Amino acid sequence: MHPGPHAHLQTLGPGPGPHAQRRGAQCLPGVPAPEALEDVKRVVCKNVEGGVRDNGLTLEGFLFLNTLFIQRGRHETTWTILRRFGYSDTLELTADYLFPPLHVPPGCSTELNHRGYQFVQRVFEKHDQDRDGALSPVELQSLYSVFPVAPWVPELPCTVRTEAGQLPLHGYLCQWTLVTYLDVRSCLAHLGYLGYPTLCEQDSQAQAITVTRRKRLDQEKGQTQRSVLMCKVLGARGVGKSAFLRAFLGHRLGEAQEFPADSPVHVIDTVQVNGQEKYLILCEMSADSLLAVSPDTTCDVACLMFDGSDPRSFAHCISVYKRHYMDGQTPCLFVSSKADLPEGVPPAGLSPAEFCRRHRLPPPTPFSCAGPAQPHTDVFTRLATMATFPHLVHAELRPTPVWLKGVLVAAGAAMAAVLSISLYRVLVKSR
Ligand SMILES: Nc1nc2c(ncn2[C@@H]2O[C@H](COP(=O)(O)OP(=O)(O)OP(=O)(O)O)[C@@H](O)[C@H]2O)c(=O)[nH]1
Ligand SMILES: [Mg+2]
Repeated sequence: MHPGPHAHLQTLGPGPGPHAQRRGAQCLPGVPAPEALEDVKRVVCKNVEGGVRDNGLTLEGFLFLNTLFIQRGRHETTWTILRRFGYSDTLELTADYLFPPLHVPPGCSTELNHRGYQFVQRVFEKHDQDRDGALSPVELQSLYSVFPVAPWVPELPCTVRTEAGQLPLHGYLCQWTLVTYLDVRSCLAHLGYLGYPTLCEQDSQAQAITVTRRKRLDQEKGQTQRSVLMCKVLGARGVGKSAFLRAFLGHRLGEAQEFPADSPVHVIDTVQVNGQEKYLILCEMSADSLLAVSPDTTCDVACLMFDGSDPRSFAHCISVYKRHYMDGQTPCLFVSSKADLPEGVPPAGLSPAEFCRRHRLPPPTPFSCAGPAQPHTDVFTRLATMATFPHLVHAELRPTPVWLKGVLVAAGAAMAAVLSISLYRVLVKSR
């Protein structure tokens, strides 16, 4: 907690007594008179070296001031300050302070707004002591020091891009975005521990959050204003879902550390969609989690993955598609994983490509995260684009086949020829 230097200094009276008490009580929580503030600073300046800097109280000055209050029997002033910053009688931050009301109707999501991002970036810069644009484990520890429990441990290296054990600003902002989306209560509490309302002079942390409009409205309009998009990755056991998530963070096969066993697992990064930066969350849904009575398969885009070297795994995709996405509300992309391996022989019945064609879905996209190079990122851009413009999935996103383009060009040329002959005949007749 970083108490504001000028909070409630007007209560510094000449000493204990009914008069002084009443004056303090009347003034709180108003703004102190400028002369009173100057008096306070003078007292602090005289008694503590470095107690005032840049015309404001330093931590030493603030602590001295409170010691002075207590020594003079003005305990209530220190308590008032503590309460103003959200502390209870047990010196815990109160639930009222940590969890301000924030209404999130069903079908809406939560994002940090520009105030929120500005604030968390300031916090980053404060703790990035060596100014190298990344938080080292020690710097991260210093950031965590204001929380009762370190908030993002141990999943951090698995959820965002890190660099040689350090957390760059990009990954840090991604992590805030992820927490805000998945668990806005925790986000509010974290902002509270960091002193958001005081430092940003806002009523509460809720002002750092945007609640997006209902998803149904987005679907009606065929476009979303959301900057954070959720993609669920579904598929049979072992098809390569976790490897796909790690590839999104730039890890090749076998390169990154294992994900924690308990699912669902999320990763987040940014993707450019039509020149606009979007946050894309990938959530791995294990085959087992889909056996639940009503698994939460809601998302902005579904990535249905099967193993291209073992097409039997496609049957699982078909059943997931038919059970959860057949209504056409959610854009779906089928991904044929392990494209580096020889293609398997499909069992009798519809091939994946044929199935997609019949259901007016984009053809399966091959993907591999094996090999020396970094995995291709096109598939992630594609997923984010489909999530942003769901209504385009059946139209523009389906490329016109080359043969059809040829037919169209030929038809156009034939039509032009017929028209010019007719025009020529009319002209000849009229002569
Ligand atoms: N050759 C090759 N192997 C892959 C690829 N992707 C994943 N694998 C391998 O496939 C196996 C399963 O990969 P995972 O990513 O754990 O699959 P999963 O779908 O998350 O598995 P579950 O979580 O158990 O359902 C591992 O041995 C991976 O090394 C790929 O692109 N190419
Ligand atoms: Mg997995």
